Amino acid sequence: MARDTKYSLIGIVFAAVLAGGLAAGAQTAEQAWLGHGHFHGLPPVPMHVRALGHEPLEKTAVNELVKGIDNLYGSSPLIGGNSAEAGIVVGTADQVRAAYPALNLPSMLLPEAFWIGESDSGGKRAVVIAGGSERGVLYGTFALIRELATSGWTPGTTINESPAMPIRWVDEWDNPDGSIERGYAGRSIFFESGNIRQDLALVAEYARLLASVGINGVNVNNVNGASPFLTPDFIRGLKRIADAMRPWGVRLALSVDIASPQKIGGLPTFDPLDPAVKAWWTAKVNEIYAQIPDFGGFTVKADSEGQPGPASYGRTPADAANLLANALEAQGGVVLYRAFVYNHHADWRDPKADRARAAYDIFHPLDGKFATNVIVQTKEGPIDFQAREPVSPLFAGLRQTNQAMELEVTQEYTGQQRHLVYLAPMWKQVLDFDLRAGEQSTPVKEIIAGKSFNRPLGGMVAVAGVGREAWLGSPLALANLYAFGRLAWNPDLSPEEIAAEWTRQTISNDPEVVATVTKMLMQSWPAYENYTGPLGMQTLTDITGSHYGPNIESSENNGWGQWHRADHEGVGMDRSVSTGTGYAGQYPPEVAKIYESTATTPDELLLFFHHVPYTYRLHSGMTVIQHIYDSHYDGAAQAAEFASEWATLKGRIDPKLYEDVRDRLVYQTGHAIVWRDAVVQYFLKLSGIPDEKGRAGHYPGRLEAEDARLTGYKIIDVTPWEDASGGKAVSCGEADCAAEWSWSGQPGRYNIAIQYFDLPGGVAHFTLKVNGRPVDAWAADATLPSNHPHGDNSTRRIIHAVELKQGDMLRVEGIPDGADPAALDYIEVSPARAT
Ligand code: GCW
Repeated sequence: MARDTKYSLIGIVFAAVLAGGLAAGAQTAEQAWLGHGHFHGLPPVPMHVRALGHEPLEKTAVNELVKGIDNLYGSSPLIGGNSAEAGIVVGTADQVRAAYPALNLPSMLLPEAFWIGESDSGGKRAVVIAGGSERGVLYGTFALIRELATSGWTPGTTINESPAMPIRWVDEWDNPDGSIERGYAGRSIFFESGNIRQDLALVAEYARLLASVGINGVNVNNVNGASPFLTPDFIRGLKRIADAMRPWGVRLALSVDIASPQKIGGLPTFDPLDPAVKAWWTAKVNEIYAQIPDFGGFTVKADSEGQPGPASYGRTPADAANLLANALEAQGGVVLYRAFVYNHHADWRDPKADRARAAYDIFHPLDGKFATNVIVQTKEGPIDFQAREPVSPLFAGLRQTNQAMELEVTQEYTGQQRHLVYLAPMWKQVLDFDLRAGEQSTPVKEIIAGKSFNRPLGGMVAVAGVGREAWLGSPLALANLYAFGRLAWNPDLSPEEIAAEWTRQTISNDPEVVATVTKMLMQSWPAYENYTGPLGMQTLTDITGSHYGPNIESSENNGWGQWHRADHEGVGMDRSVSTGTGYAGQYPPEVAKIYESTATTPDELLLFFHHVPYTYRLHSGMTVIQHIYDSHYDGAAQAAEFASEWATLKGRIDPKLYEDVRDRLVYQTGHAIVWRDAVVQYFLKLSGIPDEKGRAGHYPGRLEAEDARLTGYKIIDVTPWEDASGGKAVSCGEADCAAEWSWSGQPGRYNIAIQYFDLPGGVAHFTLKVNGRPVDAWAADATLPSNHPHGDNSTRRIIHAVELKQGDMLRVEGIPDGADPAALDYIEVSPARAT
């Protein structure tokens, strides 16, 4: 990839401010980042588009250019024209060479590559987009639109790009009934009630969005329960999805169940070495290609979390992968075989058992045994998309095998789109991590690009989880989808750059807005890590339930293997070679050496690799326990900052967007406190070591519901106990209930926080009264997980600047509804900051 400014021809340097906004109404690609608002400025070149070719992807490119220019400048360009009028020329490199022989194009452009530069043929200036193929033309067109929307076109610029890796796919975990596993944005855009949806307009919009950042494949269905997708009826329906995406060059791929020959094919076996099974897959693949000639291939989850696999027949993942690969090869399809294979019934009493080891233990011995069109797809870390994990050692363990890295755009373990967590900084750390395979520089980004070990295929795959609610449910979460595409195209981009680009295109080009949103995005992952599970403890969330709120012991004493092994003395999992599970030894020697010892393991991963006492001193000089306290207080304070930072954008951005995100950030501020208090009170109790700053276990102004005068409310134990203040709450089994406290502080203005549980299955109502006078009333109408009071649904309502004097009566009234018992944890009264 090269970008240089060689010569200056075209007049106007473009720098403009746009007061943009998200498109209202229907769900479109414009809503995510292709809207661009209006620059209201002068276009940099005459708005005549000269199309040199008429292949489908070239036509799409021209349409996108027209839409993009219209969005940017408020008027459509003229199409057609000749070299004398052209402002923007669009064509393949061959077409451009023929039409502009004097132009100095690169001698070779790969099919997905493009060149954008300038021509002054016959004294007429033009910006020229030349693609290595029609696909390159499309990517080049989107790149020019992005350039115009973010910085404007600088005369003299040439852009010459080609993607770093060939596989740039998203995986959707959509089920035939329209539900989405780990999706947080409503129902499927593809399926409903066991069928393909009639209206596939959203699918086309999605393909536009994906192509605009260079994503070239969508695996449309869940890796779990995939067999229904291979029935003849379904395949005919899938053709319609492939047709809807094809104009943007996005290929359809499918997750398959390796037991399909038995489950839907009527064979007595699915043994990968059985000739009848082979014949079945070949016929099935041919049936698919008859409908979908550019079909991308299969993704496979096998022998994992209850999915059937080759192990049932004593066969290996290579046997299963090659079975499918051989069937696909003649048609140009590939197999993405997931390395997410592990035993979820592991023995937690065995100090040597370690789920982190599984992928390497199973796949490393198979290196070199996979067919050339197989790509082993490995999650970025060895466990499962936690807030922080080390890089999977398998990337260095497969040198004769194509590899792809899998990551999650859908925020399964990182706040489920209710929390602002921009993941690009985390992915970037993984991409840049140098595994030092063979004592050479082998950063993950070069391994998966096929460069380090000279592999023909490789790439990046994101589990996206888009749905019918504004793609990802939450506006700022779309920065993650955007960043994924940009990094898969060019892993050398910086997360800040990407955040700023996305903000400029989506929210506003106002420099202060760009700076504020970029800063918020960049702070969000560290903040989340701080208030959930720092030091490599993993997320500390409810791993046997929602994967959302805190539940620290849910990781322990079960076979799932996400253990952090906290006890009274210390915390962390010993994965060293000398005294632990040996996992650290799966890395190449230089890296293994770093992780082997507590002295060299970086603080942020200490507890992933070592079990240490709470009094152990980190490199930072702080003890582990004090770090746990401090990071949680810091993280919650950082989360509160987001709401204040966002408040500075009022009046500068689209008001609807402003309010939507503001409400989300207020919620996040409250939920970060739930997290903080749960983890802090848990470790305070377990370790018995006080917080040297005196915060843990002391909550000034907090009045517990269980200590109130209760009418109707009954005291309950909350499970897990750390999810409620003091482990207890009150729940209403009557038509209405009340909790009352008399207040004994100094007179003044106070903020009153009410911590309540907003359960699904009903909309409870609450009222706060002071001396019988209603101060605030609200409905508990959010959609949150868990059907009992839990950290998943513990929610904070803040009423600002209430006048109080000694002896005032504070009363919360709760009216349950359906399955929501208006449960209450506490209220907290704190001085209102003078504003
Ligand atoms: O993270 C876990 C998820 C499962 C998922 C699995 C996987 C599709 O909790 O929902 O199943 O990973 O990646 O296969």
